[in-house]
Amino acid sequence: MKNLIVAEAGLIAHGRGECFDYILGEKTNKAAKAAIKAAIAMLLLAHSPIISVNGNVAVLVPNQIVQLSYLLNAPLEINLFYRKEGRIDAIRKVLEKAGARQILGIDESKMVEIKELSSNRRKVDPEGIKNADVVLVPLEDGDRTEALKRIGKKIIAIDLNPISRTSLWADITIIDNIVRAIPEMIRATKELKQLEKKDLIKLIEKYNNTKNIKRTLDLITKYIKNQKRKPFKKIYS
Ligand code: PTJ
Repeated sequence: MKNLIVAEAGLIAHGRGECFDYILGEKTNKAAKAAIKAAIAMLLLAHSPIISVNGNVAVLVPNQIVQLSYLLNAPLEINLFYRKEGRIDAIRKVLEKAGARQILGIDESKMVEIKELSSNRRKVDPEGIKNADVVLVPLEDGDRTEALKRIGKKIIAIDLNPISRTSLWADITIIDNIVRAIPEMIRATKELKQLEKKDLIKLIEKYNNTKNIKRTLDLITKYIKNQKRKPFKKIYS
């Protein structure tokens, strides 16, 4: 945060995430793995996929997000909610250090606006989010997913809160901690890259996001009920 990579509010967002991670058992569950497979299939089939990067993403998974971007041939675009002076440059440096060669969203003079959106996130790169058919939005605030859906984009979210607005609006919601989700997405990309187009389509067709979110909520309840510690036993006896 002191180096401007993460916004002050990013620390609060991180705490919100940790709370959900705790009740998810701090591991990638079956529902998250199913969402990851469908998400990678969608990204591999996309014409112009893009990965949106904010401060929290840059600080938590810099190397992995760059690797995923290469594997999927999906560029990285820095897109910030809090556009404090110096932040874009700080994040650009982190990504470049991690090996990124082409980063979108850094040339202010080129940016265009998404009029359906009022926050700073409305400023997008014409060659990136503006033109994309599939957008990966990790750790997102609510407004943008809704706006991007309205202008016809497919949205893949990574969000530990299963009932956030982003989670509910996204086409595919990966309910997992980004520090586990991105490495799992890298593994899945290597595996699914071997599949034919028709098999990737099947993977997306059989995936149902609403059911998957419900499955996650059930897993949370099951996880909490299975706690062996005494105070928990008292609650469920
Ligand atoms: O860097 P900026 O300026 O673009 O700002 C980024 C933040 C994250 C501050 C901004 O987008 C924000 O305020 O987001 P929200 O509304 O707090 O939403 C972030 C969501 O990510 C919440 O639902 C959190 O539960 C979730 N989250 C937090 N940490 C993680 C996470 N999801 C996955 N992995 C995490 N480590």
